[in-house]
Amino acid sequence: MKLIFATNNQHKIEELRPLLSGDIQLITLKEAGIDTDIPEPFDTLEENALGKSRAIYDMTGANCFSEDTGLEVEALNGEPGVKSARYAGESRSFDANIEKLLINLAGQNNRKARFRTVISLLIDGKETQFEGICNGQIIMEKRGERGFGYDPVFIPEGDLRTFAEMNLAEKSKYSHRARATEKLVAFLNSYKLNH
Ligand code: ITT
Repeated sequence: MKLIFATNNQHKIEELRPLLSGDIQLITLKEAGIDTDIPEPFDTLEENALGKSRAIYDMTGANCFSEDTGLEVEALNGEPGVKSARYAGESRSFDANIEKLLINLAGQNNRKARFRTVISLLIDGKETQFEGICNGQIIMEKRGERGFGYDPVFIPEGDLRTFAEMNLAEKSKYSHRARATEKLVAFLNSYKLNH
């Protein structure tokens, strides 16, 4: 089965590809010849995820999926949440976003946070969503060079390393994205059996 992954984020593609079984062929927007900035205008991950997959489905008529992810920090009432990419402004700078996060958490003992991913799958125009959550905490200073986004300041529950100190397989043992993708793969496997 061929599926277009409606994302312009290369890191997401790298993380997701090894998690899909061999009979699910992931096609990137680039491979599909699509060069477009997909807007995310809504207030929830669920609506943005559907907006992205719907935009690509309407453009191509092909089965596709997208995902929207947010970092939800307890002491900041769930912020940056749906605004995670643009937390420190339109430049979407990972460094500036982390800096703003650490400043907003200065002096705060409650460092609990979670990543939440919502995948929106469109098959023959019909949507199904899958959620993945990873609980953890925000540390005081950046650690590690791998990954992207907030990875250098996030330690998942059950480990002592930040996501940026892990390789792809290690991050996927815990990650929100891997958990949502497992559900997607299980759904696609049973979908194939029934169609
Ligand atoms: P697409 O919409 O093209 O898929 P995006 O980068 O805009 O890509 P999101 O809106 O889903 O993706 O992501 C919001 C931000 O959340 C992203 O820019 C990162 O800063 C952060 N983020 C998402 N997943 C992350 C992860 O696994 N680790 C660390 N930060 C992450």
